[in-house]
Amino acid sequence: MSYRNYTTAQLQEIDNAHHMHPFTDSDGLRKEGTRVITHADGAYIHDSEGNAILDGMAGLWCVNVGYGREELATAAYEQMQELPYYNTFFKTTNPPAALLAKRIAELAPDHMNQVFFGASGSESNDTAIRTVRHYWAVKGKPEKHIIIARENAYHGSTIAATSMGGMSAMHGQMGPALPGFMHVMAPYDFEEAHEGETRAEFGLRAAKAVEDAILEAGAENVAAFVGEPIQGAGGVKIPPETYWPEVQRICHKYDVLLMLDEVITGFGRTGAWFAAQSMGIQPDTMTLAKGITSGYQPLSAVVLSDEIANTIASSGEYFHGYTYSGHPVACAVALANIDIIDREGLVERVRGETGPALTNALVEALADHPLVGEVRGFGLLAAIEIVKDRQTRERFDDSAEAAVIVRDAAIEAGMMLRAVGGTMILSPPLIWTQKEIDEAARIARVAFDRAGEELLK
Ligand code: PXG
Repeated sequence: MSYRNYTTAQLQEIDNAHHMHPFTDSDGLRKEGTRVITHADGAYIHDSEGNAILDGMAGLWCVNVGYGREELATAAYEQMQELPYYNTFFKTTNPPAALLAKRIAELAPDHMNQVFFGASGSESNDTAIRTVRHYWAVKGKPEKHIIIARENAYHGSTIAATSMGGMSAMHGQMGPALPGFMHVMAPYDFEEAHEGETRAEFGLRAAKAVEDAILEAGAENVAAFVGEPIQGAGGVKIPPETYWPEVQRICHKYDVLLMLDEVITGFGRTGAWFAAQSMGIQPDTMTLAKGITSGYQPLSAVVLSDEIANTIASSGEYFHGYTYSGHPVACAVALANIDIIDREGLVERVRGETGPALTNALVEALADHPLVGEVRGFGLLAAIEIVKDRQTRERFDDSAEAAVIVRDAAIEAGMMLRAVGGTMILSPPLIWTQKEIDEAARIARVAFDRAGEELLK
């Protein structure tokens, strides 16, 4: 293609002049110059300077089956030739959309059998918000509209998803938040547990915050509680085992729906098709995106309980939908992607092999490092806490800057990972084997050693 004729400098200049990037300090980026990613294969991305970089983030938590899957390209190509687009509004469907909805229903918990499609995780969360509120209205309880979410939650960047999310920096940049959302503490024991409190006790205390919020709002006003099974962009916060069952019990007690945002945790990342299954909980809605197509096409879904789907079905037209709801190409790619995950046993591998192996390798490489306060993992999600003092867990004054130093050192040493506040994150493709895991642990150690030279001098 003709863009191959451009030099890196030319592309950077054009990008600087015209391309506004998401979640980016644009002036800073322009000074630094953006990295041009040109191609990728398997577990590696390649930039225009000829560097091969091990992708510890699966793109943005999404390329579950790794890069360069011809099968997915073929699925898209064939579907584009056969039917590139048609809507699903006017009493029409298309084969990939119908078959994908069935496939997802089969993989989801038994009581969830209806799927509503969108094009992004943010959209799917907007759909979930509207849908639970509409559900309660149809049930004759329109006052049940408040959704309780958590601090530091990331549910997307639309106004509704930002209002539901718990990122204070984002709240500062949207004018007034939408009404009807409350935020409670996240189950983040590394920073929030009291002295002497066990993890199990902390999990119950964090769940109690949900109950307190329900009582504060009045259960008759609360539609749902929403959470990522493991907070992703908030810093791979893995709740204690006591947390989710207790949250579920509280939701039942007060007739409050449980909405899970499985945009990151879906499609094998936690060692089950969905984290609801890993954690033994029964949600009423599940939002999915990212791994649904391994990022090869934009697609998202909301999976609904039979109770919600049937209630809404019984109430006439639901005025909600997107041009790309049930997009045939995206759905065809998703079906082929799910086939790969299934055929290659990636879910089982994450659960029994690669998940535990990644955590073990990082613990072995880093647990004794002077900058490391904790290494934790669940499935193929891992986090490393950066501290100034291992004993007291004191953070650096600018802990986010410390994490950026580690991240840049890792990229320099050949691995892409993510810095969130004072935490380093890994969320690799599910195709990683012991070889990539060992390589990741080795590079992480190099990066922490280099950062240590700068931060601990
Ligand atoms: N829910 C969760 C749990 C997510 O992680 C979304 C919803 C929104 O999805 P869309 O497709 O609208 O982006 C996400 C997205 C980061 C980062 O910095 C994470 C996401 C997006 C952008 C950046 O880790 N997650």
